[in-house]
Amino acid sequence: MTVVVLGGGAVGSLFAARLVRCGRSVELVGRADHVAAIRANGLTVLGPTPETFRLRAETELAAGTEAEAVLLTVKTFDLERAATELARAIPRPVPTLLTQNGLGIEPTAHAALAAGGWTAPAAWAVRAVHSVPATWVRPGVVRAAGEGEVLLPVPEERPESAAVLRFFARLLTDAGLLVRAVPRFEREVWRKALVNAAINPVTATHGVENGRLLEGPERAEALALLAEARRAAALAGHDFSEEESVRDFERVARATAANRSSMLQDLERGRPTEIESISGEIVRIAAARGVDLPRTRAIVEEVRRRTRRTTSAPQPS
Ligand code: KPL
Repeated sequence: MTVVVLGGGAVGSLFAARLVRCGRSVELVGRADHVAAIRANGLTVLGPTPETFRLRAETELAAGTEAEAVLLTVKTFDLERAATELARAIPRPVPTLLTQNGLGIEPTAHAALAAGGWTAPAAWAVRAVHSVPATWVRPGVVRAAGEGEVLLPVPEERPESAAVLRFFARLLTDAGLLVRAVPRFEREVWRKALVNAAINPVTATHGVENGRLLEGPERAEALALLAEARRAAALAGHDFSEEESVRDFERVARATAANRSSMLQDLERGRPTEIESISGEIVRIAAARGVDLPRTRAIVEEVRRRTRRTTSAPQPS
């Protein structure tokens, strides 16, 4: 049976290609220009050895689609709509993996899946935290921009979704991805949110690659955002020492040095960004506990301003 990848951006396309390479039947659901290019020329993944894959590509998930599993790889701002569409098209729940950045992903997806008709969505839709760097090149073409890993909760800590977690660990490992089951998964969600809060808005507003934050002039700004995000994490019950958070930030910036962050890519393509689910959530979580995070608040405003500017500009078709 088929694995549906719902969300044909850079990450979804790369995951789809990896699954095809290991012999899986895959259906990728994405934007019309990407789908047309894949139908005409296949899906090309650039990297040390460029490869082109043939797979089914659709602009919509057809009602009654028979799927073994779903990778829900849309961006956070599309999550609610896509999860509702998924539940309507595939009414009997199937193992579903959520790959979004940011905070509050699982509750949003579970509520939307329930609204679409799924029962017990928390048992079927599980979150991964990944650091697989992928870059959008053009319709039909993405770039694998380095190595990364996919973290999943330890099945024993999530008894209701243990079978689904084991299924995805197997599926993604077979696809050649580095998969690791981690205890205290919520803490890993925060760890990634801290890294994203430091890297994404700074690279997006300065138009620089992730590696620039290791020693470029933008580093101080990223570290200030990291410190504020750490404060929000502590308020939410997840303590990270300064040393640990800076180490995480540097590790990711180094491993993805040549990558343009997803937020930068979104701004460049005139698309909405994930600022709300990353820095926006961090500001809201702190504010709900009476703490103001001025640097983060300011950069959220700045990214919103730039998004309004670019998304109101004429879009390439
Ligand atoms: O998650 C990422 C993103 O761009 O959204 C990182 C890890 C920062 C890689 O660019």
